[in-house]
Amino acid sequence: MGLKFMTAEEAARLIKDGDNVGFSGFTHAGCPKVVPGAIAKIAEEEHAIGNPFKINVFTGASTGDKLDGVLTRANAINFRAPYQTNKSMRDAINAGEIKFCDLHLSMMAQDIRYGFYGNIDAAIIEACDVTEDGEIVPTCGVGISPTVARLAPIVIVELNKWNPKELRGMHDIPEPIDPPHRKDIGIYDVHDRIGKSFIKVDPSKIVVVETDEPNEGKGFAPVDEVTEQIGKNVANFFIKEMAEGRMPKSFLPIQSGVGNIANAVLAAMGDSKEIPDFEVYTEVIQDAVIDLMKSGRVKFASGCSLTVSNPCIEEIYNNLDFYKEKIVLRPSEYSNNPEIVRRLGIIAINTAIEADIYGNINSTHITGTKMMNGIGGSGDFTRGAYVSIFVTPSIAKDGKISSIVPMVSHEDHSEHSVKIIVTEYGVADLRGKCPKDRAQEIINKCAHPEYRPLLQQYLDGATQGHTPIDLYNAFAFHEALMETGDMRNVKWRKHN
Ligand code: 0RQ
Repeated sequence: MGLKFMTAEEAARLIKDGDNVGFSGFTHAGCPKVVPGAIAKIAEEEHAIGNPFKINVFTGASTGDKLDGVLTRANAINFRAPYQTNKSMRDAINAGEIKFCDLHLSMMAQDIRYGFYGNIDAAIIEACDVTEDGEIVPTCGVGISPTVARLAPIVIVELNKWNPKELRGMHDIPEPIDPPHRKDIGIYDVHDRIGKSFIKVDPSKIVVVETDEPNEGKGFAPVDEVTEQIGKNVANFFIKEMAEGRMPKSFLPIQSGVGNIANAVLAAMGDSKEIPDFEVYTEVIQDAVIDLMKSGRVKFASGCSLTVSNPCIEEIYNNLDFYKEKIVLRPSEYSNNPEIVRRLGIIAINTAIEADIYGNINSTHITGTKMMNGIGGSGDFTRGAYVSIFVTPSIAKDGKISSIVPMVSHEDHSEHSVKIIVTEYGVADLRGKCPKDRAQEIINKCAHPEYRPLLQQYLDGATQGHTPIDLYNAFAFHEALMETGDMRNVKWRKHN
């Protein structure tokens, strides 16, 4: 018996109002691109005749606009987890129109298996190959696909021929047994493989939709002076660590976050002659990793997705023999697994929205309330890292905002997990320091010179306990921003 083939519209009709739908992919990489649009159309038709139609969307991370954007604009999403980066969706979340659960990415698949979100009604998976006995080969992002494909009674496979079938072999796809029977994860080296190269499901539940859709991979902003300096500061920190014996000379695997700054940090590491060729154990493999692979600086990369620009994915697809030996793509609960992070001694580099003078980090919320993207994998890596680094430009919005504040307006990573903070001005080393010394280090090394005296005033005026906090003025920077549009207009409250 052969596989069932359908049009995107026919497949979309299998999805009902209120369904829990698990989607493949991680960032734009590996996401379905046609069936979500067909579901959005059905939602609009249903809404036009007064019927409800909203689904709950579970993914590995963020997705492309053809998934999150299209479904949001059709008002077709009730609930979303665990991460997003789409402007339409961000606006809808902050307007209270979509219920968003911001989650450590490594936990999404297991939380679904544990039953925390109810049953998965359907999985929609982009693949480069699917066989009659139920082998599904993902494209360039894995995310939570193995779990949702196994649990769902319906698996809609978008067989996208834009991606070569020869990708088979790049993936490593295990799925853990749940507690109390879980065993240790047998990844002792960045390139170890412990699973199959495909997802296997009962073929009778597969529906195939054939597509030929390019990726939604945008390029990165060119490295500017500030991001270049942040990159150099990180590279110089590593050189010093190796020279002083705190980091092995053979180096350690690197995790680097998403976005332009992360891309610039990797480029600076590649440029440094004193940093040896290195390996990457991360969630998103960005353009800089591929560039460094070409030049021989990155020896191997384990990730969950190839989150690269379209010219970069074409370079990979045109030279698959070269890259298949150097890249492995895993499900997010393995690419981001805290057990592996601690074991391999991964160096975690992530970006902060704001950091406070004690070392607490806000990665997610603008002025404490507005969701930006989500915590993503930053927490998966930060907590167990050999050394956890947060990078940020010292100011945002032309200096109206200081990224270093007296107290973060939302906390994602605590002072207990954050070891190093880097801005374009320098490197604050928080290891082995008490809160007061950490505060002085961050003000002196990382804050923008315009904000240093203001932060110093705050610290000097704070009640002296173990952690000197002035509860009257802890949010004075944010108050100035809200009232005048500029944190430099801070007005201190008098203590009575
Ligand atoms: O605004 O877009 O209007 O220019 O925030 O900031 O400096 O360009 O940095 O793109 O790397 O994003 C933390 C959001 C940084 C991201 C965050 C404004 C700033 C700019 C973007 P514009 P930058 P990035 C692996 C790890 C959490 C998830 C994570 C992120 C915009 O890195 O989502 O780490 N991290 N995942 O102007 C107001 C401030 C601001 C501010 C910056 N204090 N107040 N606006 N901005 N600081 C990846 C995955 O999980 C898949």
